[in-house]
Amino acid sequence: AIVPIPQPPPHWFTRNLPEMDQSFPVSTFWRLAAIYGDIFKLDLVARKAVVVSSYELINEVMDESRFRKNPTGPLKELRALLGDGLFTAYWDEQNWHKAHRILMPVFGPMQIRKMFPDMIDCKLAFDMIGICGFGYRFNSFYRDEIHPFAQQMAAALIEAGKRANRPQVENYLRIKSAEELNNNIQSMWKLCDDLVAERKRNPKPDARDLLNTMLNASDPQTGEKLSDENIRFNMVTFLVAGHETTSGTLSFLFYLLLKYPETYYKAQQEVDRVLGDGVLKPEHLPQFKYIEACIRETMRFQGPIGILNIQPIEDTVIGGKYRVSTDETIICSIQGLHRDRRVWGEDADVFRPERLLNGGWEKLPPNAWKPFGNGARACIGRFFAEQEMIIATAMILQRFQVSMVNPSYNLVLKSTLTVKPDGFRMKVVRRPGKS
Ligand code: MNH
Repeated sequence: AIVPIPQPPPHWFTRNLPEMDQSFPVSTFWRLAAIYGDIFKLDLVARKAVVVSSYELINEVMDESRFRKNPTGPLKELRALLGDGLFTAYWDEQNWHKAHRILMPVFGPMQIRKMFPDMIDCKLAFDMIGICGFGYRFNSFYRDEIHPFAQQMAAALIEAGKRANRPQVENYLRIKSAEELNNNIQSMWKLCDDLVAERKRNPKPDARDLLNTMLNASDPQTGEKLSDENIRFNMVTFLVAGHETTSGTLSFLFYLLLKYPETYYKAQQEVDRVLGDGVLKPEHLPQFKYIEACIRETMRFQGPIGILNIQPIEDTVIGGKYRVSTDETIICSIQGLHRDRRVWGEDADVFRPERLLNGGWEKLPPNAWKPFGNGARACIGRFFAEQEMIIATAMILQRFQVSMVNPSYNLVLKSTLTVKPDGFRMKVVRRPGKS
């Protein structure tokens, strides 16, 4: 029998919008799940949402024959910046299929391994995707201030997030915010357009970066090349998608290693055993099994992505009793999934990398671990990000002793488009005897 989906009582005009925490939207879903359970509805005026927070329900809606990605909410707002780039494209846009076919091979494990020398050469997420993507050095280490592009990006992400959860009228009235957003977008586009123009003027035939692929490769199916506009959208997309997520994950990783010192110790022991005082080489990467488990467990326990938005392809019933329709968006709470005790056990709220070692990883049920999203629309940058994070972690642990500036700091979260630690400061000192 069909059962109604619980819903917080709506206001006569703003419906459930007042429930949304404006500065930290994802936390609203966590708060309401504690009250209403694994499934509840929200009327957000511009869109109707069904929020699911259990393994059982999320496993069901990950079935791509019945459900697909729905770039709504903040993602829809972000189209002003990212257009029909891979991340924000609608499922029926041909440019997604084209760019997906052209770019998938370059993001494969073998191709990413070839970027190793460039990755070693710079250590920050933003610089890494800049240099490996388009041969551009943001040089974050050598500036006192954050690169203007990074500032513009942060501002744009925050504004897009807010727009998604404001009544439409209010968005119209906030002329100044809209103007600022537009200025930021224009500057980011210009940087990317300039890079494209420069590469066309001075081609670098030997560069193995993403820009060369986007400029030169043609779609195996249609024979067409990517348009200049779509190349720009994908460049900004890689910078946005590749920066926030990776740097957020690394911050959470170090916070957790420091909060659970025995994990820090084990990770450092692994680096000393594999590397000693030697130079990191590509063949070392597969040997960092414990660090890999720490990174995966970090992404389970406290990853940077709060939700996945999907929609049913046809009106359907989930959980055997809840009706969902095509004009509703299904918001999957990653925290609901990754902390579900029915899958992860009674210690789901403990950071324990060991759970993913000695066969633990292989034994996970399908769709239990989803920090990179799902199916055709899963993260194209996964291998890139994993390699980058292992390199950064191994190089830091090899040479430095990391500690918290304030040892009694407890995790406080904030969010732009992604979730990050707020006010977390680390200090590093060189390990004795390590040059
Ligand atoms: Mn990434 C999509 C998480 C690093 C480029 N990424 C996604 C999705 C998740 C995700 C989740 C699916 C979003 C959705 O369903 O709406 N990404 C991550 C995480 C990290 C990450 C947790 C690092 C840690 N991503 C990167 C990097 C790049 C990148 C690095 C680029 C170099 N991601 C993308 C792109 C997409 C994406 C592009 C969109 C893919 C598509 O829909 O075709």
